[in-house]
Amino acid sequence: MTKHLLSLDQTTKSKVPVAHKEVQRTLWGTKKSPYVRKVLIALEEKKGPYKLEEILPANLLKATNQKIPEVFLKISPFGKIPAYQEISRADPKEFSITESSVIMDYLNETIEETPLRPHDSKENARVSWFMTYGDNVVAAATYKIFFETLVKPNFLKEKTDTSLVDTVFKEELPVVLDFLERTLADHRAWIADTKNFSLADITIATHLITLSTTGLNLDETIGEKRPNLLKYMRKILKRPSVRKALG
Ligand SMILES: N[C@@H](CCC(=O)N[C@@H](CS)C(=O)NCC(=O)O)C(=O)O
Repeated sequence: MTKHLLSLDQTTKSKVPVAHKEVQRTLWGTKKSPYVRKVLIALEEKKGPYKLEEILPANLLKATNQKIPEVFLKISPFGKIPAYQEISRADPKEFSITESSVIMDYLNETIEETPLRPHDSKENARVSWFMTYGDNVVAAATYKIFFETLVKPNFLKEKTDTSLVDTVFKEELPVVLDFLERTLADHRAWIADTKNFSLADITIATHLITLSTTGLNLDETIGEKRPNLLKYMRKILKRPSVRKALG
């Protein structure tokens, strides 16, 4: 691999990026899903042309008496979204994969534009840590609100468990928001203290954006007592990739 490519691709030095026109990328899912949003932002950052194949996860298709396309289950065996599918001219065998973080890492490795992981191993480990924290802890709180207030009444025709939502607001969410505020108070540019926007920022921001997709005002939910987190989220919401993914 040439020096030029090494400097572009920060983590996997054995992968050679493929020209965009050689690859057809399809993302299966809906923009309402936080996990699909992660991949959409990554695709927009990487400027890799792609098609969004609008679909609900299999459990919601079933709940709303809609047919589950067989092709979707081939790409996503458990019927989850996002699912990613790629056909490249160099290798006509179709490639497909699920799990938002796995897809984002794959895109980051194979599209050279805008690296979303730092070169430094320690910084990169911190990016992975915040990605895990985002999916396991931030999303544990925000997804409950999303599921209870949006998915249950609109798709499953079930009642929202308001006491669960209250508990998340009173107990779970403040702990998460306070931790993020303390982290950002350290004068860092980005959440994982990297020079550039990274997969960690995509993950953390995406799960917080979920709150606004349920009708909440994100600024008010974060609150004035968390000025660093407010500033961070406003900066992220101005990014063209994020605006496009939300649009
Ligand atoms: N860990 C997965 C989570 C994906 C996920 O749970 N997606 C939801 C939609 S937001 C889904 O497909 N739910 C259907 C199900 O759990 O069967 C990822 O990061 O991609």
